Amino acid sequence: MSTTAFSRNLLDRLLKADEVVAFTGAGVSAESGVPTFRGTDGIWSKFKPEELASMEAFMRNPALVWEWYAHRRAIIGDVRPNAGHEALARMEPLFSRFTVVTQNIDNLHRRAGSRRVHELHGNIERSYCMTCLKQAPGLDLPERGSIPRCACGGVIRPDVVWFGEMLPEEEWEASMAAAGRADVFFSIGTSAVVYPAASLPYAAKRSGAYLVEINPEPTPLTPTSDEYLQGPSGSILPELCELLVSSRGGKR
Ligand code: BJW
Ligand code: ZN
Repeated sequence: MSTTAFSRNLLDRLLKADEVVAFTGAGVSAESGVPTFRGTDGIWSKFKPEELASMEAFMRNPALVWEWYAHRRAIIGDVRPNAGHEALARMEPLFSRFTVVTQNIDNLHRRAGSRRVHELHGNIERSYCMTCLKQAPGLDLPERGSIPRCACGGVIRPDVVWFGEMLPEEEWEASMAAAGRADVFFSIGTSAVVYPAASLPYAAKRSGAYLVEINPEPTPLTPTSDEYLQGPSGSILPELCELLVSSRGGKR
């Protein structure tokens, strides 16, 4: 049973839309059991970001940072995509182009079946050598207290984007382009405070997109959003997807 009141305007915009972007953050994976970063139960309530998610932190204590990523990889390996990820995957074929732009490193959008996914902050399943820059596929996670090394002798690091680091250029360019073309742009489960990713919804709106935010809590983006759907994405997205499928009928 649907509990969210979707506006006629949102439905009309979606029915007319060619291109839709879903920009996601840690909140979409919360209902799978992956901890978010900010907020009372978030990762940053126990650890300081600069102590774990920066090159300085890694250089200071690579074994500790690897231990943290090994712990998170174990959590992510044990969870499944939730109804929110699945609804986004079901929405993809309903539009000419539907792009997921995610800040998450957990791979859950792809595991749910989304195909056009841009990962802005990397992927926890990948690692690379800091010396020769080669990817280290199938890397066994290091024993507690040790650091994985490449055949060239270099130190291997997780392929994620830490504070002070540039975002992967191709993913960023493609995401900016998609934001610029979007008819409807969703910002889902993100506190919208980490830049440059957080600039995408504003860029989309400036280019004429209808901006919709889905989050149980308001964020700095909320006043700029055309519509704020307050609640968990694992409930709102399946309801929206169902409404869309039943309204489209045999349209596409
Ligand atoms: C639900 C829910 C449910 C709960 N359903 N929703 C001052 C001003 C502006 C910028 C800066 C500044 N000082 C420094 C900067 C730059 C910095 C930055 O933005 N800092 C700000 C935090 C101040 N940015 C960078 O450094 C970036 N690089 C860069 O700028 O390069 C240029 C440069 C080069 C050289 C020198 C300086 C600059 C890189 C940022 C990389 C971010 N990396 C991390 C870690 C990734 C790897 C890992 O996971 O380990 O990315 S940090 C962390 O935050 C992670 C996330 O992707 C990112 C965003 O977090 P997200 O997803 O929004 O999660 P939360 O927890 O914040 O929010 C969850 C939301 O879900 C909440 O709103 C909940 O309400 C909601 N929720 N349950 C729906 N069921
Ligand atoms: Zn190497």
